[in-house]
Amino acid sequence: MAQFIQRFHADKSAIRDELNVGLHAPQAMTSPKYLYDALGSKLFEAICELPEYYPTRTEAAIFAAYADEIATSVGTGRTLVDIGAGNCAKAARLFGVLQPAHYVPIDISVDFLRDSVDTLQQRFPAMEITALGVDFSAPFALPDNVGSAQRLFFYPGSSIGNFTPAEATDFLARLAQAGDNDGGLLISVDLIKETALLDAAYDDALGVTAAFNLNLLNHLNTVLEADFDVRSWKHIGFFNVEHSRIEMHLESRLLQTVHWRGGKRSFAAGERIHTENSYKYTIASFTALLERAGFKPQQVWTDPHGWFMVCHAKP
Ligand code: AVJ
Repeated sequence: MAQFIQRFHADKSAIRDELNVGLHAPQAMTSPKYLYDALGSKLFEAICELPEYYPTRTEAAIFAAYADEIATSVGTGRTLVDIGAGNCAKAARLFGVLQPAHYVPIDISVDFLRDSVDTLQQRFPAMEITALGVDFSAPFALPDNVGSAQRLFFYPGSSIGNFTPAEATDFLARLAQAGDNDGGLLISVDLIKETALLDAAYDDALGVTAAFNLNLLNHLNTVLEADFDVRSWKHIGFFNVEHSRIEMHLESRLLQTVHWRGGKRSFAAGERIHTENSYKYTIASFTALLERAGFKPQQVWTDPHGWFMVCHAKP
């Protein structure tokens, strides 16, 4: 039976403190993890279906084309630790070739993860599943029933792009410390490409990404008891070539004052809240980052356009 462990979730005051610091900063900002309340997780699933959002389908094509090679490289029967598992669909599609002995999905969106795991356990009744509802961007310990031998960290979707390169190096160094040579890390990274393709992927015609970004304000209205008027804000998403990252912002449409538990602030027309960075790499720049983190890249798989990479690395 699936075991569900939820930690750090109850600490509402730490969440409020972190949000307060960001919202009061000269350049207002919020961590991208706050995009994932229950509705945000569903809107992200919808983003993954958009014609402009190439990462999900490109990654799926790479996993499908190279499933056997990937399984040979990472090995079978591993403890599969799925970082930011969401709906668990990516891992589930690899269960057939990877035959994990134990599946450990981790996600900050606790209720969404619980629903995903319930469904998954029905599909795979014999699979040992230990689900963790935690914020993996802060250091966390795995529970005692998650063995350290044959541990394979699975970090798909290019979510590593949410960290700055320096933060990504520190984060991956922690995984290298906790990893195992019989397993290691299977990670996906989005690659630098034509700006127009990147811009469209983060500012789609249907406005789903806009809804995903704006829904952050609904989430803040709940967790911070804030009075953001969603209609007074505009989604901005574009590729910043100099920093090699997608930036998402929410831009105030007018001069307004917003109140929340712990503060208030006036936003001028055009003033922005920076809500997400999504860094893009080259194969060379990312394998160099892995090496700085203490990983030895074993194999890299990419698509015919060279838009996206999947890498197996060992500590
Ligand atoms: C989940 C962080 C990989 O950066 O592409 C998608 C999030 N934001 N559209 C990404 C996201 C806007 C996504 N990651």
